[in-house]
Amino acid sequence: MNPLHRQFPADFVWGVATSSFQIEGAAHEDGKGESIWDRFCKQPGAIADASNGDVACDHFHRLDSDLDLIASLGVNAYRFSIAWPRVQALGHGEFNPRGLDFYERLVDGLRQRGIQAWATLNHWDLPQGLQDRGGWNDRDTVHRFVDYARHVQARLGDRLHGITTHNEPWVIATLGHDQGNFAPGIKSRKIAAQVSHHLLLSHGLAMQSLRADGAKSQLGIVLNLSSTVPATAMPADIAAADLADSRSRRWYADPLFKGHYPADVLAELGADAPIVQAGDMAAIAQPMDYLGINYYTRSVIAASGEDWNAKGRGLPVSDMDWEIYPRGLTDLLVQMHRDYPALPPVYITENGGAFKDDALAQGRVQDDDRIAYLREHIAAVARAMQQGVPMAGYMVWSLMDNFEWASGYLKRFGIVHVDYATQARTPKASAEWYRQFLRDWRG
Ligand code: PNW
Repeated sequence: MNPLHRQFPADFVWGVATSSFQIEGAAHEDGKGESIWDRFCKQPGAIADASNGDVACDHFHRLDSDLDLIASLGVNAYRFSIAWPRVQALGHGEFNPRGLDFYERLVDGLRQRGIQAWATLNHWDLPQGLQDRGGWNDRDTVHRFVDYARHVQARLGDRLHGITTHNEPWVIATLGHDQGNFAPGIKSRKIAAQVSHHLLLSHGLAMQSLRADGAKSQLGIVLNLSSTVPATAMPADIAAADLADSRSRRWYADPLFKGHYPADVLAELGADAPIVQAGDMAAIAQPMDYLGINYYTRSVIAASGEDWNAKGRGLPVSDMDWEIYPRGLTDLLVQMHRDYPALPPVYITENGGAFKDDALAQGRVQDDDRIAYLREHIAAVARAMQQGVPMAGYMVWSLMDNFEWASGYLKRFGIVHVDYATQARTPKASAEWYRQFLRDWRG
């Protein structure tokens, strides 16, 4: 059998990914404004270990050594995000001239090391100043986002290989505005639906404006998707799984690739369906240069609404209790290609896991679970490619242990261990594995 590394072409993009709020720290430096996650962390009970992002991995102050760390892995791409409140403290009004200095140093440092820069404009840390005006529920935020996107491109666009408008709009809308366990902690199905529309609209309008301004980068969006299957072959479970798939996957992918929302979810929402103005759907359906997909697990749906938890069934799970199911990644990619035949090049922009074996012992982290996870999911990408899916890249979540949102620092996704007391970085066995895999691939 062809070894795994041989199954990927020479121009394949291999990376590691992070996001601003999860690693940077320096929450109040150089004129940075408050983000909705800074605010949310102060809400009692919101974060499992009552922590926040004030220091995180202190990446803001350790940029040069972290760039060397990224380069040492042998990746050819790095996916990061830009904190909007650094660039524009309130999200409206004055731009902060110092705000983009940090990202300019980051982008130039990547360039010097021969690593593609993939910047996400919104990885959830919306300026609190915009939340105070209604946040993503307010249509004006759409236009504020377009201005911010244009400002970033004007300064850095010539050096960004890729620009991603939003990371995981489903998480922002559903976890942030319906379930309320993520910032800004709102619990309203109606608001969540409007937020999802404004996120998609701002994506489309930003792509239009960036192109009109002469974009030199690949432009796209990142969706979190899973392969959704019924718990049994009972018709009720099959119908429930179909609706769940429509809510989480087709609600986003249909507008982007077909220009309309799925009818079943619109019917379910009834009066809670979003207000859509003339021209919105055409703006959302702008052709994209690529689609980013974050994949962690599959989702098994029962009509009873019962939480079909993999753990009680003896199936393998990560430290997040998410089932480890590499086949689901192949299934999902093949399904996306079938549902949307004109799919642009696809990048897995996040894939990885938190694991129990992440403790540092005698200066080492022997994270065999993570090595198996990464190897099997990379193999799943290769199988999708063999079935004709236009795969272009794969990025590990994450470069290093970091602030895992509502789980605080209790869950570790890094291939590099972070000792938060000293900020020491120690590459785990998985980092060594990835480095060797990439060395073999380069040949
Ligand atoms: C993604 N869910 O978040 C994010 O893009 C990362 O910032 C995050 O660290 C990573 O996955 C690991 O969690 C998600 O509950 C968070 O379905 C939650 C869900 C999905 C994605």
